[in-house]
Amino acid sequence: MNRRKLLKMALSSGAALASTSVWAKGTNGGGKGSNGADDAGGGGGGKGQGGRGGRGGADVNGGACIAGQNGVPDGAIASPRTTPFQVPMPRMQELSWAADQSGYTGAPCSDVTGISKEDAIQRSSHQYYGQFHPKRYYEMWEKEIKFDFTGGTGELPLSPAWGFNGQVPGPLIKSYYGTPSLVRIHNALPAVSDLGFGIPSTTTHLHNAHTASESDGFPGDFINPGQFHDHHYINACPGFSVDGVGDKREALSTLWYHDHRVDFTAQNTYAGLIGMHLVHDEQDTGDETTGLRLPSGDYDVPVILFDKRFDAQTGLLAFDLNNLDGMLGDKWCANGVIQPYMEVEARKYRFRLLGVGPSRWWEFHLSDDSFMFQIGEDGNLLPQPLARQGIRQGVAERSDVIIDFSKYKPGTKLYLQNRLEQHNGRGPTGNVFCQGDNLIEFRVIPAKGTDNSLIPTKMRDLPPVGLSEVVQRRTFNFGRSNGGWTVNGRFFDLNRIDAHVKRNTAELWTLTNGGGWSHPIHIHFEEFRILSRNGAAPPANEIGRKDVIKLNPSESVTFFMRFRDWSGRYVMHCHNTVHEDHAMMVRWELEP
Ligand SMILES: [Cu+2]
Repeated sequence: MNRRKLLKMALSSGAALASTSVWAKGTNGGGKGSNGADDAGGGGGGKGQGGRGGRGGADVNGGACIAGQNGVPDGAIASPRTTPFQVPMPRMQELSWAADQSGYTGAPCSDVTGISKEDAIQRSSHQYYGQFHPKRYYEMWEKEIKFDFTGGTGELPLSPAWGFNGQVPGPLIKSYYGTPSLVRIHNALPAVSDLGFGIPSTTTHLHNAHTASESDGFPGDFINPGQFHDHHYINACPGFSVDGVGDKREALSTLWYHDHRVDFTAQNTYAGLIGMHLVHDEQDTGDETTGLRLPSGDYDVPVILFDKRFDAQTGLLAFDLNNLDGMLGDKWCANGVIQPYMEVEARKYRFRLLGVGPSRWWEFHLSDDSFMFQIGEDGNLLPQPLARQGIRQGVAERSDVIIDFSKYKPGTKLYLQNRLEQHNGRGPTGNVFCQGDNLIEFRVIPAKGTDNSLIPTKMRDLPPVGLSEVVQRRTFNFGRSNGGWTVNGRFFDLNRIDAHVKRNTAELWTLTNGGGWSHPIHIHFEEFRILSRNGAAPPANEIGRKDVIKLNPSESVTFFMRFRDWSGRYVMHCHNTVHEDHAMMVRWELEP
């Protein structure tokens, strides 16, 4: 599809469009003049596909789409049959909080018993705890439950699962800049589980948060059944330690929390230890009559997507412990339920799409090829919305989109689809299906009131890249050795520091991929700005701040990072969590 046609289609949909950045300068495999940033469908007719052959690991497929769907993954046995779109998609329930701190007087971190126990105790006074004394107290319990992945159709038996407060996904947490919080997480898992996989020792990471090391869910800071850990989230912007406020351009919106237990993250998150955590500020207010006026309330819909396998005989949740390439399923779940439907009013909605793996990549499309308006990538609002037909997502990335259903007549049905072909843990093939797999069925109903929301023309400014601040360059090669996964030729070691980073400096990091595999690489604590992807400028959706980088086969990506405010241990790892557990992760230390 050529650029002019795309532009015409976008405009005819009545949308505000980003300026020229939507139409990135690059060519990603498509024919001459094809859209470099967005279009993953349509016949560019050029060479190759973006995922593998093109520049962009982002999301581009310049070639023709192919027929078919993702069926049963390589080497797997098909799950029992289920009937799609029988039950509504669950909405995450917001976690209630208390202002009264009297029940939270235990020393923070006091119960950490993992490998890094001694260090954890040394860190027992949370950094900046007094300056950012919590105003909201939350408490959650990790529990084993019997969970119904069908949402009540009875086609599968209840299956053992693990959930925060017994929910899969866990409760929704909403935070506000300027309101520090403390989240106490209890490990209430049974010492002996019915699950058949996973380990009942846990550490909870708040993905993308600018958080003190002792609250970050470092993989070695795990707790055992009966213990708890306190996570202090200051909800202040990076740079706060210098001027007391920080850089508001670096405010975050869409975060998620999940277990990060060393060696067992794939199994424990697959069991259900995942949840969403949103942050609001004066731009992203959570109220569609103020700030940027993004769809809010009932119309702001976090969606956690994952693929699952169920045992062909028993119908119980199954995990393949022997496959170290990655773990794929053949059942598509949205907010815990296999292929639900959602009634949507004929108005704008905000969807915060997150695929949590262990190993599945996605390319989201609407079944009628309508445009979605991407407002955020990972945790961050972009400078301007991007009109997109296809959005490719690696494990743990977030795609924050507005879908406008006002053009549909009530009674219309359409689908959120995944069109990316992937058969094993190596990563996507790069092929894009013409229709692919239906994840959620949208059923349009009349709007119940006035839609006060907007698709803004301008959102968050980007913080500057400060090359003059750079004091260090580092290169990390992601490779394979003896059937496991390495960084710079080595497996993860909790007790080995792979990079010493000086606080309040900036660095340039280059990640390279040595093999024929795709790795979504996540860096804790600080975000980065991509300077180059395989020597070229990044596509439009990657110009903003990010915390996960798609590292496709043989790619090389260089980015800029600032390291501020705290000191302590953090990690970088592949977020194909099977790769992470075996043992594609490095520890880096932020030092005064
Ligand atoms: Cu990987």
